[in-house]
Amino acid sequence: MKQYLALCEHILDQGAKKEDRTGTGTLSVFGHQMRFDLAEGFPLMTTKKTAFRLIVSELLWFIKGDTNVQTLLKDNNHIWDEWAFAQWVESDEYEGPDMNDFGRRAQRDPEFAELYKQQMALFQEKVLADDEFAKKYGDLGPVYGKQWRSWAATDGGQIDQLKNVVESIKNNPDSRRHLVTAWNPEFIDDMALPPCHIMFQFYVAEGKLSCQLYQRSADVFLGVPFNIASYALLTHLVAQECGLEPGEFIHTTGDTHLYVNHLEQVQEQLSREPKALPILKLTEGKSMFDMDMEDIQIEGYDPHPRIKAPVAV
Ligand code: UFP
Repeated sequence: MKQYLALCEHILDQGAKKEDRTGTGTLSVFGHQMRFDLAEGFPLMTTKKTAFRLIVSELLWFIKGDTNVQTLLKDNNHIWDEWAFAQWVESDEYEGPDMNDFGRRAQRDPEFAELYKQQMALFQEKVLADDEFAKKYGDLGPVYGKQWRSWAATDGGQIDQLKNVVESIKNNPDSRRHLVTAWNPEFIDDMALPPCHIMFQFYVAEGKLSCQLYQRSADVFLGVPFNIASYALLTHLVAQECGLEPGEFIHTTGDTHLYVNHLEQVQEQLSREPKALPILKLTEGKSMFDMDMEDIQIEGYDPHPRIKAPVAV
């Protein structure tokens, strides 16, 4: 995790001031790589508490090919709520108070924040209670789960990239074509959020499975701790599925940024001493495609406390 702290220092020192889509402003560097040897422990942030449960629930959601937030809400996971909520409040069916630009307005205006909270709670309730409503507004479009498990082929069929890559690792480990891509140009406009983690490649050598991710855009304070843990977990899962030991997770990022309203929080994190990494425990003998939350546990996780920071939307 020293590499992560070094990346924060590097951006603080060298980052270019850059405006961004959210209007927040960032310090940014372009093109960066971190390597995590998974034999050294599971790379979950120890310098701030990171919600492993949410990472597991989201990754299982991708692996099952699911794209509807209803499943995440059942796990009490709210990381994708805003994107689904936006579809509802922009629809003709929505009759509540105006929610235009709700993310920014809720940060600026406490009265509006209260209204937003109420409408969001109502939305969550409806998605959980009403399958028809969930189908209409809970589905995020052809996001990760769809691209990984049922990429639309031009002949009308579907391509299961994840199953195919597992088979190719098992049957032809030396192949240089163990790839899964979520960036499907034809459907980018239909997705609630264009993918950030675009493409990953597996590599087998000396009985170990490594994984490299290319992430086009990386919010280093809030997003990256999640992304590292998520892909480290995926590497462990695919390794177990293929009877290999986990090797390295290599995280390559494009626009690698710190939002300017996270800089105090970053300083707080940099002042903390990293602790021993936790250990991942997976149910043995169970396929990754059948796993549930309880099959994936973390042991010995004793992080410094959580550091709150506003999400740029
Ligand atoms: N972001 C991440 N990791 C993710 C994810 C989003 O860091 O897994 F989904 C951040 C990157 C960026 C913002 O700050 O969210 C996405 O905005 P944009 O599409 O403009 O790059």
